Amino acid sequence: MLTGALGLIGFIYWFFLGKRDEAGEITTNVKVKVAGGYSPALVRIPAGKEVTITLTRTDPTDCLEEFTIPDLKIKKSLPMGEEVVLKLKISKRGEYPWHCGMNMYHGKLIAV
Ligand SMILES: [Cu+2]
Repeated sequence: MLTGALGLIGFIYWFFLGKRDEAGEITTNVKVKVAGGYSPALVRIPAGKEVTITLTRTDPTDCLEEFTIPDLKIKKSLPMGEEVVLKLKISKRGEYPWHCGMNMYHGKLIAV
């Protein structure tokens, strides 16, 4: 009974802190690895500041070559093994999802 309660508390703790960790710190310079998805897939950035995002694709999957953030009208081609630098400034707070060419792998920019 007590074990169960502790387990639940542990789960809640993990769930909320885990979610926060997943989003990471607010950064103006982030490197995203593109391989079987995006790592990190959640990037928190400050609104109104210039931000540098460096994408490196090491996965031969064709559709990962295309990187797009529709709400920002950004579309980039990611050649294998090359760093592609994206500089952007988002003035409006909010969430800006990105995805691959076929919309199967996803990530998100969160401007705070
Ligand atoms: Cu895809």
